[in-house]
Parts: sequence; structure tokens; C-alpha cells
Amino acid sequence: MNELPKLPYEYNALEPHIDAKTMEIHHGKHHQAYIDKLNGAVKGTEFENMDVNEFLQKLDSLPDDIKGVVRNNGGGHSNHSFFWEIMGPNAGGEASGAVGDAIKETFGSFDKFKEEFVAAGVGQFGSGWAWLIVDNGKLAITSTPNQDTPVSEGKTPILGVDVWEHAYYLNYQNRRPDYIAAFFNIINWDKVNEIYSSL
Ligand code: MN3
Repeated sequence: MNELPKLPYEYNALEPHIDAKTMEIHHGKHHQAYIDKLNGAVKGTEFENMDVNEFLQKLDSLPDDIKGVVRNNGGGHSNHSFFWEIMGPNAGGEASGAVGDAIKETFGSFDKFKEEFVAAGVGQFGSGWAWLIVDNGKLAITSTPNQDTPVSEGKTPILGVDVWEHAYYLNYQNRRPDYIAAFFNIINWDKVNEIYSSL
């Protein structure tokens, strides 16, 4: 069975960029709901002890009744587990290390990368995510609707931002661009580098 991962920091640790109430509801209610729905659907089936990321990589091979649940709720579980890890207090600023070098090489400068990443998040119509992915060894920016993940397309996310309204509405209302700009103050580049280096 899948379980809610513990946040690696307190609910108020990302303030003022993300408020404690938003974090509490987002982690404790929204993420928990994805897990509950996923667990409910696979309980007693051969998929009960699934590794969610493994199943997201082979969605097409799953039976139809399981596929939808894994795509939406498994995707939600995977995406949020990842999201909590790549944020942190006392973080943000320009990307450092190998990722910082790769970003400059790929996008020309950190500012250009930021501009494109923000545009991907702002431009994602409705709910979804903006991502920095590694695709065949190269960095790229992409976005997905709903809880779809680049993992299902054989790509590896190293950074992502949740642009569902539940991620920012309490503090930012309809101002998604402000929320994504604030997200840049809490990106844990050490963790992003750790993920990048492990590929
Ligand atoms: Mn969310």
C-alpha cells in the first residue's frame, strides 16, 4: 500500500512564498486523497504492492480499469512526492552545480531558463504541471495536464511545479505567474542536483 511521505520540513517552512495553510491542505488532504483513491482501487488485486513510478512507465500495458486510476491518482501521488522534495527553506537563487551548468548550456542563461519555465507553467491551460526534464541526456522544459507525468513518456523530471489552483489559490488567488515566480525562491537546487547526478 502507498503511504503519504513525511514532508522534509514543517508546513510553515516555505513561508512567505507558500503559506502554511496551503501546504497543510495540499499535503495532508490533496496528496492523501490521491493515495487513498489509488490504494482503494488496487486493494486485493495483483497491483496492490505496485511501485507507482514503475507502473506509470507502462501505463499502456495496464488493464483499463486500473489504468485510469494509476494515471490520475498514481500520477498525483508520484508528482506530489517529487514536488515536496525539490522545495525547501533557505533555498532558491540561481541553479548551482552540474544542473546550473547544464541549464546555462541549454537555455543560454539562468534567466532565460526561468523565463521559459515560468511561461510553461503560466501557459498550461487549466490544471497541470510545468517540468524541467532530462530527455535522452538533454534538458528540456515541458508541461503536462492534470496529473500526467513525463515519467509515462520515458522522460525524467528533475524539477516541477504544481500549477493546480489548490497549490496557490489561498495566497495568490488567480495570480499564477506570481506563484511561479515565488516558487523560484524555494527550489532546493541541491536536491535537483542530486537527482540529476543519479541519472
Ligand atoms: Mn497539487
